[in-house]
Amino acid sequence: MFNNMSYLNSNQLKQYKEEGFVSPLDIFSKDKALDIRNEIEYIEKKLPYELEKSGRYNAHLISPLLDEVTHNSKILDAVQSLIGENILVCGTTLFIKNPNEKGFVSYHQDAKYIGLEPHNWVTAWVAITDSNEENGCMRMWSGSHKDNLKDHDQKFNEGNLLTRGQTIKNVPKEKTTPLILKAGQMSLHHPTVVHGSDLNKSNDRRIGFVIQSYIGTNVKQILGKNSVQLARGIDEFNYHEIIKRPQSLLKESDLKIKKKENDNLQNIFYKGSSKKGSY
Ligand SMILES: O=C(O)CCC(=O)C(=O)O
Repeated sequence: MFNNMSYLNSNQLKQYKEEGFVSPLDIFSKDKALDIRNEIEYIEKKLPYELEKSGRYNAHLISPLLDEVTHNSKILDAVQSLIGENILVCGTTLFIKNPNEKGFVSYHQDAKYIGLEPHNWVTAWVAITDSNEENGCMRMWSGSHKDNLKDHDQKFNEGNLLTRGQTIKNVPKEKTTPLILKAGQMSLHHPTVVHGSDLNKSNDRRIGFVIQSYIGTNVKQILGKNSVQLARGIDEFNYHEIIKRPQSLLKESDLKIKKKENDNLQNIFYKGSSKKGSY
């Protein structure tokens, strides 16, 4: 059903270059996506606060199935086409929108806040459930990655899933492209493309597992400290500490590693901000 070779073809490379994203890309089956959803929901049941607020970062450090996605060779082939053969995983985020909740993501550019320089990195948004216009899929402002970084307001408005409610004003929503994905597909987006997402108006959850981001080994974290995992190739720069992969689900020592890593992240995300939010 799926190809073995997953390097991006010339049309896909052209789409990324011109539009700042490439989508959809087939990664794993619907059944696999359901297994992953079940593992996420098992964690939520067993440890109700573990994936909430800043806990939604780096769940791949405590969940073998999310770890497997993070190191999936199809994803890495596509990522290699964009950033080269030496690839680090810098972190992951679960973007979950429950039905009847106010979750949305204001229009922003990742590069404005993530602190990763140079921009030899790419973000993979992996659909664990279907993601569509009804349940609030991501929307991309095509071509916006070609401009400079834009001014962002900080709006701590209710329901905004971003750390500080980073918001670019006057985004022409009618010109944005919805990234419609089936469970098991993914999109890749550029560090400077403007994107956001609307409310979930469906009766089911929308779950995106986001590798945020895959970085080239030449990329530094300029706002703080980020541990990484080697996903492919060799790290000839050694700018970051290496973090280990989980061997089993919810191991006590892995939970501690995740907590420590997420505390570091809070410092990066709140640099220059007086207020702590939910991101
Ligand atoms: O999941 C969403 O709706 C937004 C995710 C996002 O902003 C990102 O992956 O950079």
